[in-house]
Amino acid sequence: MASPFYITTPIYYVNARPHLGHAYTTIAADVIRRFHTMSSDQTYFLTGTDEHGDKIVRAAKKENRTPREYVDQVSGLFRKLWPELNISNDYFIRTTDPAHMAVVETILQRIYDAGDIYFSEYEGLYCFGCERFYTERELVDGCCPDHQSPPETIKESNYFFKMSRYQQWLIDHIKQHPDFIRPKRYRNEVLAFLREPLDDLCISRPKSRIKWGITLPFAPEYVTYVWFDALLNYVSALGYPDGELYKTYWPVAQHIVAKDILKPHGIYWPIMLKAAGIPVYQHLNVHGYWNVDQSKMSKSIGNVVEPLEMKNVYGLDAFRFFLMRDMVFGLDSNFSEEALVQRINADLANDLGNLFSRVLTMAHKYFDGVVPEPNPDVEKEMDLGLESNARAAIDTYTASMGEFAFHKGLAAVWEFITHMNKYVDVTAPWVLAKNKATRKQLETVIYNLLEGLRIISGLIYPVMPDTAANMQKHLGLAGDDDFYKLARLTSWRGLKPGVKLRKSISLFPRIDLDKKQRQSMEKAGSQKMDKPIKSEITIDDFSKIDLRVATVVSAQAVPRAKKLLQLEVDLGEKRTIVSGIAGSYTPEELVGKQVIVVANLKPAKLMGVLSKGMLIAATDDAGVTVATLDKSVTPGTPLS
Ligand code: ME8
Repeated sequence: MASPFYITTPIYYVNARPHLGHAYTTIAADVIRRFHTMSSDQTYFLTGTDEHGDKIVRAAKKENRTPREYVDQVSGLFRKLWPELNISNDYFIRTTDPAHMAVVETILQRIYDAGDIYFSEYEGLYCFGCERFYTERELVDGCCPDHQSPPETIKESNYFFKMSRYQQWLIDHIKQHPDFIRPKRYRNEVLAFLREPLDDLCISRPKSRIKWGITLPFAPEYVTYVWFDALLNYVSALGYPDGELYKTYWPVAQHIVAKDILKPHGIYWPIMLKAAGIPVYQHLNVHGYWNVDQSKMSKSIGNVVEPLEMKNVYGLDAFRFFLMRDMVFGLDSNFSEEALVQRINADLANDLGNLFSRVLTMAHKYFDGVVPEPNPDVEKEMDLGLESNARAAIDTYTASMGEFAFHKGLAAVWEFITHMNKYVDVTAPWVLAKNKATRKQLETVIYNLLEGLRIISGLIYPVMPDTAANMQKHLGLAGDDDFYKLARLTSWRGLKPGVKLRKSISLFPRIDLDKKQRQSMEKAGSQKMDKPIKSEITIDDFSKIDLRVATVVSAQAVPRAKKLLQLEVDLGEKRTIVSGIAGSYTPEELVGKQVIVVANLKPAKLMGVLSKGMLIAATDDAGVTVATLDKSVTPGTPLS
C-alpha cells in the first residue's frame, strides 16, 4: 500500500526576490518528493509565501505601494519561478489567504481558551529587522546577531505564549525521538538552547504600531506576531482540522529549513502544536547556507545569485545537479560558477554524457539501433560484476536519499557510472565487433550497457527529471510512465530486446569557462567604452578604499583555472592575491613589478586559494593591463 509522505519548504518572505538559497531549499524538497514517488509513495509538497508583518510594510513603502499590491507582486515572482525550475509543488500557500487566516484565528483562540496565552506589560529590546524581542544574552556585542544593529528598548502591553510550560516536554520528546531534528548537530543545538530557561514568547503587536497582520480573535486591537501566523501554514494548507489532506498527510509531516530558522521550527513550532493539541511533525530537516565567495549572499555585497540566470546559462538540470551534489546537507557550501562548470564538465559531460552517447552510437553501429538480446551462454561471463554494482548503487542511493544525504546518493550513482565506463574499456565492444565468433559477447555487452543506462536514467530522475526523460526516450522507453520506479530499477533485464533506440545525442555539451569568461569580458569591455562615469562620491567614501603599492615577490598559475594567477606580494607585509590576469601576463613578467592593490578588500577564496586584496587593472579589447607606478616606491606606501 502506498505510504503517505508530506514535505514542506519554509514560506518565503516577500521582502526580497527569490535567490539561490530559496531555490536550493525548494529544489531539495522537490528532489525528496520525487524520490518518494520512485517508491510509489503518495506524496504532497507544499511551498508558499510569508506576507504579513512590519518588514513587508516597510518594503512596500519603499516601493510606494500598498502592502496588498506589493505582496501580490512579489509572491507572484516566487510562484512563477518554481515551474521554471521544475518544482512539482502541489499547493502554493500565502499567509494572506483567507482560509489560512481563519485557521490562525481558530488556533489562537484554542490556545487562549486553554490558558496558555496571557496579557502582560513588557519592556524589552526589540529588533525591527527580525520583528522580535531579544534577551541580553542573545545579543552579540550589544547588537542583533542577524542585523548587526543595536535593538531598541520598547515598552508595551502584549500577549504572551507560555512556552516555558512545555520546555521539559520538548526536551523529553527530542530525546525520545533521536531523529526528530536532523542532522544531529542541529538537534544538539536545540537541546543546548533548551538547557537555559525558556522565555515566554510575545505573540502580539499592537495595531497602533502595525496593522498588516491577523487580528487576535480575543483582542481586536492587536495583530499576531508573524511567526505564530507563518508556522501555522503547514497545517492550514492541508485544511486543518477536518480536511482529508490534513488527516492523510499531517501525521507524516517533514519540514526542510536552513539553520537561520532552526529556533522557530525546533522550539516554537512543536510547542505551539502541543499547546493546540495537534500532534507534532515527524522530522525537521535542517541544511546550511550557500555562501558566495565565502560570504553570505547579500544585496549590499552584490553577490546574490539569481536562479533563473544560472538556468539560462548552464541549463536547469546541470544547476539542480550541482546544488544537490556539492552541498553536504547540513553544512555550509560555497557557490561559484567555476565549481559549477567543473562539475558539469567532469560529472555530466564526461562521465555520464560520454557514456550515454558512446553506448547509443555502438548500439546503432552494431545493431541498427535495436536493443540486442543478451545471450544466456555468455551472460555470466560478460557480466564482470556490473549487475551487482548496479544493485549496490541502488542500495546506497535509496538509503542516502531517504536521509536527505543527496550528495551521497548521487556519488553512489556516479560510482556506478564509473564502473560502466570501465566496463566499456574492458570489454572493448569494437574488438568484439571485428570477429563473428564474438557476436554473442557483443550482444550481451551492449545489452548490459543499455540496461545500466536504463537504471541510471531512473536514479537521476529526482534531481534531473528532464535529462531522465530524455534518456528514457532515447532508450526506447517513451510513454513508460513508471520507468523511474524503484521496483523497475531493482530488476535487472528490464529493457526489452528488439526495442528501437533513438539516435545518439550529447546530453551535456562541455562548457568552456574561458570562452564564457572571455565573452563576458568582451561584453564588459565594449560596454566600458561608452560606460558613463559612475555617480559622485564624497572624499569620505573614497577614503574607505585602502590602496597600497605592492611589489610582486612571486607568481604562479592556479591549477585548473586558466585565467587566474596566484601572486605573493609585499606591501609592508606578505600577502597572497589571486588575480584574473593569466590571459595577459606570464608569472615571470610580473615578478618584481610594483602594482596597486586594494588592501582592505574582504578576503575571498578563488579556486580554493584565499585572496587577500585585489590588483587594480584596466580591461579593454586588447586584454588586461595592470596599473603600475611611474617610479619605484617603498612597498606598502598608501595611494591618495
Ligand atoms: O525565514 N542558503 O523566510 P526567508 C541556503 N518567512 N538557504 C537559504 C539561504 C542561503 N544563503 N538564504 C535563504 C523566512 N535560504 C520565514 C520562514 S516558515 C514558517 C517562515 C532559504 O525568505 C532557507 O530555506 O528569510 C531559509 O531557511 C529560508 O530561505 C529563509 O527564507
